[in-house]
Amino acid sequence: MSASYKIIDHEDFADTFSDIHAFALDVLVGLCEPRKSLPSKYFYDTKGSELFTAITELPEYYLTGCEREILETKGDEIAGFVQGEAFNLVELGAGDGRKTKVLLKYLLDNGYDFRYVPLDISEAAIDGLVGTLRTEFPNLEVRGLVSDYHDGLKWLNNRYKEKTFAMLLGSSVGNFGPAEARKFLRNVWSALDEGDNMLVGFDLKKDIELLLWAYNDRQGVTREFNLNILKRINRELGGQFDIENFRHYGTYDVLSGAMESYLVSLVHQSVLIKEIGRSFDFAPWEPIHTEYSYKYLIEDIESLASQTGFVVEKHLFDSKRFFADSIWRVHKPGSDS
Ligand code: AVI
Repeated sequence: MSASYKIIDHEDFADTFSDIHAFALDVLVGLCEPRKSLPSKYFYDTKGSELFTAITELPEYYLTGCEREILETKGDEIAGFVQGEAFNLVELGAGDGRKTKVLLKYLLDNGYDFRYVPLDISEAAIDGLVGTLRTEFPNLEVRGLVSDYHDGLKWLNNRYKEKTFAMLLGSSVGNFGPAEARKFLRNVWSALDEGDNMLVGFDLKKDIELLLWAYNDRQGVTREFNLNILKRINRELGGQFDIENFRHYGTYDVLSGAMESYLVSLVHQSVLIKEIGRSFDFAPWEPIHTEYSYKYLIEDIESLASQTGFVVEKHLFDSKRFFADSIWRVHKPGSDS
């Protein structure tokens, strides 16, 4: 049976299989629901990833700056959890690794014995990141992995004896609903060993005005990011969306504690998507839900950790206490390690 993971030796890239059918299927299912929706994972094509990088540089989108501050100022506390042991620093969903570079520099400058393992489903992301790290940190041992998180972590733990310190930065967990987040974290837990660590980034609940600005920036970059999902359907699935006929709407749901993004149809319209072979009708003011970004209280973070098999070691905060990087330890009762 062939493995469902692939190890990247940097020049060893195989063909990426086409995800177009999965995309078409998800669009069909989402647009047939009584409350239309599109999965937020489809934001991130090349254009969407560029727009997301632009969002992280916006003054209103405080999340990235707050987490960068934590990584810049709390490197010693993070490194304290490996207690002088050699370790694999695994970044789940590495992207362009910008914030991580600050931590990598700290660890290298202070002589820590570690290997950096960026793990991402996107071959292009890993290829790009490994390339830039080679130039920027010639002394860093990097082992890029193109894989889903569970299989990549399992492979790593079978392959290397060193402890794993996994990181899920940038509030990515907030894009999952509560049940999905538990499922995701438990799946990661099952691929880790007793005593391994996990650092998870959470955006904290705060003044609703600040949240609304962060997802409705003045320059309209978040608007473009949201609308790009329709442009992507046009590009990849032969969709005929007229982008002018939709508006971005970002709102906060006080009951669930999530920022929610919608694309709202401004007119009555019927839109053909050739690859799916049918049209979809939109009533005036009908929304398409595109994203949840859940915000957390410390007690929510602690329940999530314990429900999924982790013990909370420490919460690291930025100076404004807008964001938390929470450090957890894997607990597997009955495990002999
Ligand atoms: C990637 N993710 C954590 C971002 C967030 O804040 O939910 C994506 C994003 N959506 C709109 N702005 C940024």
